[in-house]
Amino acid sequence: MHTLLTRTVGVAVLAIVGATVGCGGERNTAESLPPSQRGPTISEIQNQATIEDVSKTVAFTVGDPDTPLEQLRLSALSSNPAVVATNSIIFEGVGAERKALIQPTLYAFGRTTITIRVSDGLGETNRSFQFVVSPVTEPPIFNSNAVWQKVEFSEPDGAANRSQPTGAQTNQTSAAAGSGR
Ligand SMILES: [Ca+2]
Repeated sequence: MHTLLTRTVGVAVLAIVGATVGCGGERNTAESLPPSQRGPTISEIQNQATIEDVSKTVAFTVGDPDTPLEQLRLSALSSNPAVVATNSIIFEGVGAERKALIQPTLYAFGRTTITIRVSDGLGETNRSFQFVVSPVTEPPIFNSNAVWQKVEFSEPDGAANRSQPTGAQTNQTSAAAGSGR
């Protein structure tokens, strides 16, 4: 009887010690995680424009009332991958000051809606803006024949309709014949 009581007490003590260790371990794990109960913020971003094949850097700020800013995660989405692919949006910067480097698709132009998301692991906030890529007009320098033909046919016709049609046409015809021979 006496021996049995001693054994029972011993087991009970061991059980209490074990429970305390387990409880303390759980508490430490919980304390290492930030509360993150309030969501992150992101500043407004104006609509952006660039020209074909020219990248654009867009600056913005992020914040969070209860999460270290280094723990915020940024991601992006482009509604029109033909103009800007989602993986062509690269983030730079640390802390509150962030930048998105946006590279349009090669030779592409048009419009897309870009959404930037900031997450603290539990909640997220996003901001959308329009991104317009204008086409580049190729300079006609390399096709010199086409440029000279366009000038000869268009300018004399316009001048002839406004004044002295016969004289203008005669001058132009003789000039063209002279240069041709
Ligand atoms: Ca938070």
